[in-house]
Amino acid sequence: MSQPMYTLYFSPDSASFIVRLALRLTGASFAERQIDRPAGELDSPAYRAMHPLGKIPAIETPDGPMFETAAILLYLAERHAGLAPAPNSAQRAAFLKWFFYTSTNLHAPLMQVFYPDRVAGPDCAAAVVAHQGAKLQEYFAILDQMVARDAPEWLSAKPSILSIYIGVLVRWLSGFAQGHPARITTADLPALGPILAQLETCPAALAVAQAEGCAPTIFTAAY
Ligand SMILES: N[C@@H](CCC(=O)N[C@@H](CS)C(=O)NCC(=O)O)C(=O)O
Repeated sequence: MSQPMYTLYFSPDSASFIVRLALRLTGASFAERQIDRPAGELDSPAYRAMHPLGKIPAIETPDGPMFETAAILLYLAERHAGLAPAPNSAQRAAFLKWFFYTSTNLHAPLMQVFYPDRVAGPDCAAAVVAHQGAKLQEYFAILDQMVARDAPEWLSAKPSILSIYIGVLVRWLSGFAQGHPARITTADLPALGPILAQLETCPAALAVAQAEGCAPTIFTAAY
């Protein structure tokens, strides 16, 4: 059998979920290796050689190992057409700015809400959750308003590396209980919600739901 083009190092329902979706959408061959987190594999020398911070995901590519979700997504979109506007497309500028908006203004504060102790110690955890939760509400609303206004093709029911990225972030935030400052569901996003509802029915999303062992409504009714 021929060698797979990529190997994804994953842990269930972590950021590797996003890369897994992207890999499925490329149609390329890839292998998957579950990281043994309880055994401390994230800190093993072999894993740290791939990812210096010992985070998930990491991926082996024909050009060497890669880490950082956004970088991996862009790399895959450059190698496999159709997942983002091409570099010479008139849509590229708008796509790039909202892609990096998502990575820096949505994904990064989301991680702080999930690991608030790491920002300023355990005494400040509740304040971090409240503050960053409010920011997430505001920044998701800004994104949703852009989609309502501009209806970009790269953020529509046609899957792109940006729509799946946003979908998984909403998935995680929807898992917080009612009243949590960072709870956001597809129902809170009038423009993006219906797009994500459509997106979760595509074959790649259904295949990943099955592989992850979760309900097929990966964005609209995640948990
Ligand atoms: N900026 C990184 C964040 C990666 C990240 O924080 N991944 C989480 C899983 S979703 C992780 O590895 N957590 C384990 C830990 O921080 O100990 C990326 O986008 O890849």
